[in-house]
Amino acid sequence: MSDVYTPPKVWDYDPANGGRFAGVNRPTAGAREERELPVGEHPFQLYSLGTPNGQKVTILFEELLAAGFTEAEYDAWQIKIFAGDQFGSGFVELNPNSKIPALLDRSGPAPFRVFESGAILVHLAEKFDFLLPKANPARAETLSWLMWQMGSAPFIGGGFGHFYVYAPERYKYPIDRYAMETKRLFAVADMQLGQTEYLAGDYSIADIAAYTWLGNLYHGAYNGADVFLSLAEYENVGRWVKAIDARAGVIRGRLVNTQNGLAERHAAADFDTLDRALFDPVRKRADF
Ligand SMILES: N[C@@H](CCC(=O)N[C@@H](CS)C(=O)NCC(=O)O)C(=O)O
Repeated sequence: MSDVYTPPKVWDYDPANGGRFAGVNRPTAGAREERELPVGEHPFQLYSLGTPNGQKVTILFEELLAAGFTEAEYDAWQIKIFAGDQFGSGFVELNPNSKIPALLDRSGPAPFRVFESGAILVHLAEKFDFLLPKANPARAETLSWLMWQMGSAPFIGGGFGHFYVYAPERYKYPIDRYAMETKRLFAVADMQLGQTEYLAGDYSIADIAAYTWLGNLYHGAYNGADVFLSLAEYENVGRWVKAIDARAGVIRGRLVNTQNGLAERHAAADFDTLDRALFDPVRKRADF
């Protein structure tokens, strides 16, 4: 092994290490400043951003509303992670991990928080009995694919995306490592989708979770990762991505808490203010 960098005996935090997340992420937890969160009128208050992890929840809300669950009305507030909004005291009270998305459920007598995108998906799916089968084996299969996605996202985002796009310098080893892992995950999904229409059989919250990552990469996010990783070779994933792309709730959900779409979402009518070109299901994805 040859060292390009010789680690000191004890690691120390370097706030000026370059990188797009320099200064945003620190090796500490907790609020950095006092800041209340806004609260709207609807039963659900979502504090998020239109990244893949954020899109999971806005897609599920829009799918619920498209399916006629009017009690799933929500206010979506934008948390600007590069401006440090996730470290305000109000946000940290909802999510001690300081990452979007975070949900405040005010639909019952006592409001409570739900954090982690997978937990939010399960919470909403159970509450409305929607896109999560109640009986096994379908329920076990759905939760298995959901947890597969939750476990694999850090390799795609924190690994591949970070070292390919966000790192201050590009190095072969981490890019090779996480490109390999990302392609392996596409291969796993492709193998499954060669046997079933959706990951767990029928369309479910597992598909919503996986689609936001695999679909965004498939459509060119992370500086054209679709070309770099030869993603067109995963034909079953391509068929599945295109089927999900076309869903009305998915198209709307992907536009929430985004720079080009809706910074905030408070009513279905908010979408009427947007340029129709944004509703093109196959438009190239922005980086996140
Ligand atoms: N496991 C978490 C991950 C959430 C996450 O990584 N969120 C990112 C944006 S996609 C974030 O808030 N980053 C802000 C930061 O790192 O400070 C989930 O799925 O909810």
